[in-house]
Amino acid sequence: MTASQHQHPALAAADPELAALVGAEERLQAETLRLIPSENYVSAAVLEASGTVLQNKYSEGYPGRRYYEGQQNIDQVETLAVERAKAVFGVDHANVQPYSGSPANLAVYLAFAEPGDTVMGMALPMGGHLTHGWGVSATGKWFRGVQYGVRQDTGLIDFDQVRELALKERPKVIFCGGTALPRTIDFAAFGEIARESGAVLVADVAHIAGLIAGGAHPSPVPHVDVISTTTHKTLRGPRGAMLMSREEHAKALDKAVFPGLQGGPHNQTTAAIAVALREASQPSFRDYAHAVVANAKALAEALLARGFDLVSGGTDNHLILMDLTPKQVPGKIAAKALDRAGIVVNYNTVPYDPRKPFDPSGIRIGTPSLTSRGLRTEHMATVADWIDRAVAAAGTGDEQALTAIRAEVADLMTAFPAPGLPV
Ligand code: DSN
Repeated sequence: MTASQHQHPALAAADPELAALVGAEERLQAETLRLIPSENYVSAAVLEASGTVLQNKYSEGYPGRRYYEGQQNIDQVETLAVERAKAVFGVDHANVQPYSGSPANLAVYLAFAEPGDTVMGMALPMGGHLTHGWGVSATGKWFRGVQYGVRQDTGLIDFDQVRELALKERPKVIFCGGTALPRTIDFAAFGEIARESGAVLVADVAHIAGLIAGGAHPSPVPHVDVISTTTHKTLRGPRGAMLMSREEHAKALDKAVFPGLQGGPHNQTTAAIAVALREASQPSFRDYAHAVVANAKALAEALLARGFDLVSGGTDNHLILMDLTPKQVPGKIAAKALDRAGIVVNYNTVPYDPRKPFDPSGIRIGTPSLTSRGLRTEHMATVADWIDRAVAAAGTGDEQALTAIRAEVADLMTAFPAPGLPV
């Protein structure tokens, strides 16, 4: 019997083909070093909650105000998730129903803007997100997106540009936060600009929600109107999202999520969010969040020592953005070679990238997953060494070197089993 047949006996009996794929994915996740900064390993408890019969239930509406009967348990599940979110993040209001980050952000626009209005966010190639008004996204097609970036000399957000743009364009909504930002987000500076320009300020903290919950990144709460976050990145919950705010915005956000944008909430996900938030309120999660940052800083130092060029010169959080131009290996070739070496990353544009997004100059890495497995700062030199050797092997086409690294990675991973995976 394989581990997967043990774990999922009904699935293995009913659909061996699919069960085999799940088993293969379990092995892949167990044996490889996962450095994609937006990924993580959920606990067995979160995994169990997301695979429950709660998924059989329709519950359009909110606790106590549903359009379907039979909500005796579902109302309590959602209320638990909401109350835990409020406690963990210190907010008046939480909506735990958005299906994921993009729908959560769409709901924000629906709440505060009309089609054609000007909205503002960080440009995607600078480290923003598609839904922050980028042209190919509905948010850039249905609204007039104006975009800020980082300074070319420092790699840091250009607050002079943000202020100038906001005062000139008077956006209805300003998004801060992003997907490739290695430095602390200055929510206070954004708050001042949003107040000056009369915009609703939204902090998209999807990447750093777990760091905020664990006290390893400043909270946006006193400075912003709305917090949007996914729940599956550093927060280590299921794939889902939340919107949080002061009481004054509660109604607008709730109406935008349902009935504005979505139908029935995914109750199994709501349950798993509740479990993840309970985990995030424990002292051990504070240790985890600080360890994620300590690991990223140690890894950045080790990479700098090996001649890697890091955007902004390092990191304050969980994420490192590397420009591989000096190594003369394009990001995509490096990412694919690293994958063959058992190190999973994603290729990524770097600010002012002369190359195209589908074949950019950089790779993006992060420490949330390896920290969940228990790796600590003393292991980061080894990780940097593997990356260095794999990128060099990518340049010379040395497949044997990649195979050797893959074996070394699998060896270390065996000593650090990932949460939620069959051993
Ligand atoms: N796809 C996510 C990331 O990898 O950062 C953002 O939505």
